[in-house]
Amino acid sequence: MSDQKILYSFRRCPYAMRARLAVASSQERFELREIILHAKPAHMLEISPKGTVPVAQLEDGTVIDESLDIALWALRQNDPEHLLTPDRGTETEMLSLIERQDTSFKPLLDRYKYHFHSDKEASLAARDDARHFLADLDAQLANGDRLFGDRTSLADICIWPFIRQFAHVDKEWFWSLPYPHLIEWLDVFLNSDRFAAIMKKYALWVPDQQPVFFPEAAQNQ
Ligand SMILES: N[C@@H](CCC(=O)N[C@@H](CS)C(=O)NCC(=O)O)C(=O)O
Repeated sequence: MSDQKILYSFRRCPYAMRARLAVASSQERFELREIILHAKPAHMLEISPKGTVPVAQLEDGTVIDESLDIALWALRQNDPEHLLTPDRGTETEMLSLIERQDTSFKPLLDRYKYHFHSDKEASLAARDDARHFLADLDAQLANGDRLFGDRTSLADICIWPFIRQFAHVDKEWFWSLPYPHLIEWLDVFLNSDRFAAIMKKYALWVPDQQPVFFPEAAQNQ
């Protein structure tokens, strides 16, 4: 139990970015605890023994340790940008695209990224397979500025961090792909205040320190 909601996060983790993007949009205020993966705090492992970030703990002690569940929880409290109700399509359609990213694209991204310098063949084979998802996103983005219409939605904030990570493995290759809509969509994100606001650097959390709040200018406590 705590008088404050807690969010364990790791700045560069795309899942944690997803959670921070949703929390920032919802303006639900959390105590942010920045961690590194090779030194996970005992309290985080106590409340979520599987040891992945992000992990949220609510005031009543409820633990939410899946990034999408944290995003949905925050936006169901407060959704001022209407991320759950896109211009086009439904929440179910957004969740199905996010599931495709999490279950099909993410493993290919991992293989591409982790083998890039050690096993080029495996890396490039994964990159090739991943192109189907990129091509489908590009086609979807030909219909609007964002994945589900012209307004940012849950799908954009949940998928952007992973496409960013994919793009960064070999930037020259990515930015020369014949997917203009996808590239524009990623560029918009990377240059957005939304992205800047979740990428601020925080010192690593240590027990008993003064709490750091996120988002900093949150209205709801
Ligand atoms: N399905 C989880 C996946 C989270 C995840 O895998 N996070 C990575 C960091 S990006 C992690 O914590 N890995 C544990 C480790 O490397 O020790 C979610 O959506 O929250």
